[in-house]
Amino acid sequence: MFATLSDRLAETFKNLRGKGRLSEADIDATAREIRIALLEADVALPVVKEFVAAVKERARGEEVSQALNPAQQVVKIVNDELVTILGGETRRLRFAKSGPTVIMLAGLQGAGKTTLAAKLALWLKEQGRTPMLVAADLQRPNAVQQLQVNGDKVGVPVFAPEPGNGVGDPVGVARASVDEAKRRLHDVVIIDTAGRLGVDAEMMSQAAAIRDAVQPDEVLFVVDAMIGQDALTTAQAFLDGVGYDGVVLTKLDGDARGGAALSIRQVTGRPVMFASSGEKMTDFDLFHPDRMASRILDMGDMLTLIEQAEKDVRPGAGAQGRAEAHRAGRRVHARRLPRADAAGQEARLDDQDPQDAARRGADPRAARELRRA
Ligand SMILES: Nc1nc2c(ncn2[C@@H]2O[C@H](COP(=O)(O)OP(=O)(O)OP(=O)(O)O)[C@@H](O)[C@H]2O)c(=O)[nH]1
Ligand SMILES: [Mg+2]
Repeated sequence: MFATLSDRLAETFKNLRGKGRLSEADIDATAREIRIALLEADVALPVVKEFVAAVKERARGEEVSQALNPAQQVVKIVNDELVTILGGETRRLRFAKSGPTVIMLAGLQGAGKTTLAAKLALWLKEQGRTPMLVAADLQRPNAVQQLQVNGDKVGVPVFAPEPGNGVGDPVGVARASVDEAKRRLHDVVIIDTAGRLGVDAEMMSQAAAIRDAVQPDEVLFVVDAMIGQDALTTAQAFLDGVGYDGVVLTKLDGDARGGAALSIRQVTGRPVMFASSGEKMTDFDLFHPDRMASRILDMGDMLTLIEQAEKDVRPGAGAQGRAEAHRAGRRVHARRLPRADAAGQEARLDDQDPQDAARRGADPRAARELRRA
């Protein structure tokens, strides 16, 4: 995911290389390219507009650091704005103050809820929690069994008092699960609910009834990041019909363009809390906006250098800051040298400044950018 967007943005930054300062025309051209890149990545139009306006405003403003050349400044601004649209800070789970924490999952059919229930249970277990899974999808054929199989895989018990396949009351199961968890001393309850192919009223009211019955500490909307802009329509429908506290993006390992992942925070106002990126139970983690942004930009080393260069000139940083920046540059260099060598990169060994280190040793792409900038 995001490969095309990464390439497009890299192309945009390349066009800024060698510029002494950014003219109004440069800023306009850059903004236009970023706009196209985001639209091609299937990012929602209002999000694109806001993003581009922010980049333009900041590129024109005086806030940009003197330590950075124009290409670096734009990379930094785009990175910051990506972090912003992805939600800024990582949003962590809220646990109940007393009694079991109740987490309810909702989403369309095939979004990845049942898989995610087990992944989340494993993740919580690894943090010392004692989760219990709840089979409240009594609609889909074999949904109960699927959850049991997944629960077995991660060694987490499944509360499944009803056979499912159309038999049993999901609201009753959800309600009973909280008492069961108290009795068996589970501190987290994860409720898997039924999905439907499309949004429908019956599905929404069932999910809302489960929510009302158990008053979850967190309702998580699970959405397949592969479905593109449709995800946003669904996200809005669930917001209206059930309401939720956070979003889980699944199938981030897919090769879709990733626009939904980039838009959903702004469109719904709800944070992305977790990301799921594969079929294995361990393909799951907290969602970190900053890490996702640097994955999209695919310029980790360059961002490190930018950060260090900024530190270097910040008033009061002084000699110590400069020394630190220098060391950081060397670290990047040392870490990347073998790969750079393999790629036939030049490797002169005179350490002058971090940028120079990057020119020689960093990630070939970042190094290339810097050399041209
Ligand atoms: N590649 C990939 N596949 C996933 C991921 N998460 C789930 N899947 C697969 O997507 C399919 C649907 O996942 P489920 O967990 O059954 O989805 P669901 O939301 O419970 O579906 P319903 O119960 O029908 O509503 C399964 O084949 C999963 O293995 C992921 O992060 N990456
Ligand atoms: Mg399911």
